[in-house]
Amino acid sequence: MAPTIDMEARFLDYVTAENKVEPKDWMPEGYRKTLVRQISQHAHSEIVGMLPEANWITRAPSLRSKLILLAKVQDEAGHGLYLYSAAETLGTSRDEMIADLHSGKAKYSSIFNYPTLSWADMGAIGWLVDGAAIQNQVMLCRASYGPYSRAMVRICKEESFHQRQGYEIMLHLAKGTQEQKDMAQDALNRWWWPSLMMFGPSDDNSPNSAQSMAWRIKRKSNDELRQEFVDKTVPQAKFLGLSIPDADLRWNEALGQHDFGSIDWNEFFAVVAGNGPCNSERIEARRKAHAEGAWVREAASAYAAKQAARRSSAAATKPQAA
Ligand code: FAQ
Repeated sequence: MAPTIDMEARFLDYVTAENKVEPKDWMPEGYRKTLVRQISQHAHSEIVGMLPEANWITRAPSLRSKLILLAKVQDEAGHGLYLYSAAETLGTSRDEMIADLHSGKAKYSSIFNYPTLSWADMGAIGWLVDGAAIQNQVMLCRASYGPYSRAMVRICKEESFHQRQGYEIMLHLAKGTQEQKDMAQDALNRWWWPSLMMFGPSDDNSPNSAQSMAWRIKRKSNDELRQEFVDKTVPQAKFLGLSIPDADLRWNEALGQHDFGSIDWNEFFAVVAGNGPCNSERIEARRKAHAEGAWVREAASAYAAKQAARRSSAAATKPQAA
């Protein structure tokens, strides 16, 4: 049935009244497409996001930190899987989404295209990257699409543990020897600006925001969230005794918020276009992992087919009730 203007208007009223949309409900095609785009990009970000930290599992400085990092990276895999499942309820298969990631067609967060050069980067990622992720994702727990919003509730709880594990590493280093403090400062210097870029382009250059907000997918704009993140993170840096690498950062008494310097949008768009420091390495690692996992998928499919055949032959030989 072709949608009518009336159906679109009723849908808008429905989501404006804070009702949840479920997979079998009627929805505008644009709403479906927007969700598949955002949720699959989010899923890819979680999966690609495992790579920079996985790089340090074998080099964690203690058994305790290794266990925690391992658990965190596994959590990110779980987030990717909930999100692929949520996107699949909209009628796009996981195979299609993964093929789009591997071909370079689908985006994933710019932040995961930067290298992890020292153990302090594990602290900076947890503190800043997971911190930025939570800032953006708490609002998504109230997204109008039911499966996405429910997945986000669990993801946010886990991200909050990740943020604390990162801050704990930073605290340990910042209160340690001069060399450790220098490592922590260097990690903050390298991760600060890319973390601010995670929130996406500024509001006057964010083509998807207005419609996503009207559909109650996004609740706050990219700039609003970025500002909240800066205001929350500056006192945390102060507590660590580290300086944020921004000469223009200062408290604005009149506005009750921090002013901060301009973001290098040329860098952001170059990274999103595939030209960041690690883009090709990340996609290559994902393609390789997918190819090496082919036998697992084949074995699981063969097992499922065998089980189904057993069940149907058992049903065929079962004596019929008189
Ligand atoms: N990187 O019109 P807008 C994590 C694209 S998860 C790359 O403002 P929108 C957990 C955007 O897609 C991090 N591309 O778009 C973790 C659009 O392109 P398109 C991921 C970006 O969708 C932690 C174009 O620019 N989080 O970190 C980026 O309204 C540690 C125009 O932008 C999510 O995905 C970017 N940073 O707002 C894992 C949260 N920003 O698609 C491991 C869900 C924008 O039209 C370790 N997503 N673009 O071709 C969202 O909330 C939104 O999609 C935004 C972007 C806010 C990311």
